[in-house]
Amino acid sequence: VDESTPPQTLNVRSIEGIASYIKEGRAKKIVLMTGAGLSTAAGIPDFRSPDTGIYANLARLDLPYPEAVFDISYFRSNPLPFYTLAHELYPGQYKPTLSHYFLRLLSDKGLLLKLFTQNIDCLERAAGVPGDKIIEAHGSFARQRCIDCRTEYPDDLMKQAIQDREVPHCMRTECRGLVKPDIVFFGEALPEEFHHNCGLPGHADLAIIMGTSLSVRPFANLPGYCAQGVPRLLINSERVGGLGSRADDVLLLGDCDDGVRKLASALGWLPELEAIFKAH
Ligand code: CNA
Repeated sequence: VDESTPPQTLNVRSIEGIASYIKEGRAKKIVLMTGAGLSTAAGIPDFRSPDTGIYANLARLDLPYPEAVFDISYFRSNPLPFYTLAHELYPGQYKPTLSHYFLRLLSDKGLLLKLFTQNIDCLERAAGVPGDKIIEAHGSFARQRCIDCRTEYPDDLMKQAIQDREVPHCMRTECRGLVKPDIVFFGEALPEEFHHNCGLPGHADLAIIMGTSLSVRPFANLPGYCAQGVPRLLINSERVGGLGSRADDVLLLGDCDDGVRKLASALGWLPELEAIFKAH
């Protein structure tokens, strides 16, 4: 479908079209899908951006291949690169971006059906999106456990280990397995709650996809579950995941915060958004 194909649902296929669709009250069950690009403005590098992405900067960790840092079998043999990176990514040192507060605003206005995030930085929660609205598809740093006997490991000891760049081991002396945060590594299953909720995009009346390369499955399949005729808005620095292929897809290519500013402005919400952002 090229850009000139007339939309089925939107009045016009543009950011203004999306804004009037929301203002007319036709979007009451919005599904959000987010990734690392949402948090780069907070100072957290993403995976795949050339030069600034984590993969481009892993040389110093001496990995056989970049993804090894998040690979469960590599972790078993050498957990140190992950703990080096965890030291940099650990939540608490970063603040939510304007885009995170926009997600919160959608939730405050009662328009959010569910937020699916691939991020492990917990910034959606920090911005005030309620926990029961968030599906952390790739887990988070909120809890940690032994990879062998699954025994949970205390938060305070974990925090200390990450600060000291040390690899924590299971508290059970008969086990002493490696401890890992509940972040989903390559080779591991996604959390149950992802599988329970992954049909929700099929019930949404609008999808907004932000800051993701949509290159990790099954997360990358989510936009495809939206019904035909349901508008899908992509706010990202590049076109990804075949978005733009349906007549009601709108692409806002560029920086997330800039895109969000444009959308909030078209909605008449910009002063409110900036006020929440500045208050934190
Ligand atoms: P990715 O593959 O690195 O893709 C990021 C996407 O965002 C790319 O398409 C970029 O072009 C785009 N992008 C980067 N910065 C901006 C910006 N400011 N404005 C607009 N677009 C931007 O990351 P994905 O999330 O798609 O990959 C999935 C992985 C990354 C998940 O498993 C995450 O756990 C993992 N990750 C998370 C974090 C975090 O929690 N903040 C950081 C790094 C990696």
